[in-house]
Amino acid sequence: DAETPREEPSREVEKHPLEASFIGYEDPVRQKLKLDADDRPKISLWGILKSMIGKDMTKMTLPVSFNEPTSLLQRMAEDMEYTDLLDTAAERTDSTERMVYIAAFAASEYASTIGRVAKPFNPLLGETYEYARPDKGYRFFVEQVSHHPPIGAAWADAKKWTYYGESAVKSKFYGRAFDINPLGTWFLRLRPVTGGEELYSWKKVTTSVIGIMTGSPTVDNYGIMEIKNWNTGEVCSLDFKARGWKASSAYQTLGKVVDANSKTRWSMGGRWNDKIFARLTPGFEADNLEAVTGSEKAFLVWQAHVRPTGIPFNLTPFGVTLNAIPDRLRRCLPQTDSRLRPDQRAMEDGEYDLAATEKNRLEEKQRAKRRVQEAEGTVHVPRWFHKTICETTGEEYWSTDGGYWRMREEASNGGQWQDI
Ligand code: CLR
Repeated sequence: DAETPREEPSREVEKHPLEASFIGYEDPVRQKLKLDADDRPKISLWGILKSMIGKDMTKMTLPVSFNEPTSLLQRMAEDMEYTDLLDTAAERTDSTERMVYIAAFAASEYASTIGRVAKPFNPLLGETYEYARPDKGYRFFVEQVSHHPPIGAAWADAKKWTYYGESAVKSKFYGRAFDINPLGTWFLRLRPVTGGEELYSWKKVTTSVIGIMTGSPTVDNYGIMEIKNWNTGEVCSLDFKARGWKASSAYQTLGKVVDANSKTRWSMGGRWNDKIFARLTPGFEADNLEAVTGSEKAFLVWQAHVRPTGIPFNLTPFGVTLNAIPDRLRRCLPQTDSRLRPDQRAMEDGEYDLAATEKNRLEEKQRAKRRVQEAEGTVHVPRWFHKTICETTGEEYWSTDGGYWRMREEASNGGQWQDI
């Protein structure tokens, strides 16, 4: 309700202005990689994985040709591709309509998973990644805060919203499928035109690599996503259907927005790789996809960006921008930024052998550091994030006081990154 005390996150943008973070991002975004096509050796996934049934991702050592030239920190930044939905949500005066756009945002990130049966680089402990878009008015930042289990804490701010959460996943290879189950809660603080601030939260659905045994591995996403507006009590639930035998059932998602009195207000649905529609349905809900998308009363909420040809590793155009390192940006970055990883850079340039040796070298170095810490009895303390409890939901989350961007501003003005 309106009485909820304003918590730390909302003050962050005031504490450190967004504009100062855009230094280094003056160049237009990258549109191509050096390579036009990746000529990774085609090795059967099943051939490699069959001895690993029952294992989780952290216990699998795979040849580097199963990687893609992004880090898991950068994959988290891919959530930012469709933030215009959040900007639109903030402009809406009706809270159920805001929910429609926010739910579409939560679903939109899955579009980038199509065709990406590849392992992102595992972030090293303390690795960071920043990404800012002056043209879109946001900045994003993530730090690998834990190695066992691997956890990245992410934080994004724009004038109208703050989005944050963690990447912890539970993964398991079942033989038939390889499931990746996100554990963390994601939070959105929206500052709508009507004034005040609203808190939304949700959990991500399960990502699954299917078709491994049959030799046509494909990424699917399934499960029920429940997005809650903690100020109004409105909830949107979206059911991502597991891909069945029929091709027509692939990518389907169907759901509804329900108000605090359990009355349905909107039906929503579509395909998460393509388009999502919403239809005003006061008092009843559309129980099949055709009833939502086929109605002239439905409107298009979101549409996936086209994937041009000539981009290797099946990256999206947005994905291509992530590892770019123009000179003006390079001088602003701390040593810990993912863009400076030589193994990932080599992979991006198609130098797979170099990528493999560099990856081993970095991982060995990390193991050695861990052994020293264990011998000394010290533990790693995250540099930019600390764990707190959300007063509203009662859940734990990683909070930051904007210290990263403040120090970055000094560094971009000729100062130094300290203690990095
Ligand atoms: C999906 C969107 C979520 C964040 C997220 C976390 C883990 C990612 C997953 C996304 C996409 C699929 C993913 C997974 C880790 C490993 C898995 C990249 C980005 C790949 C497809 C596994 C490939 C495994 C083989 C090559 C063995 O918000």
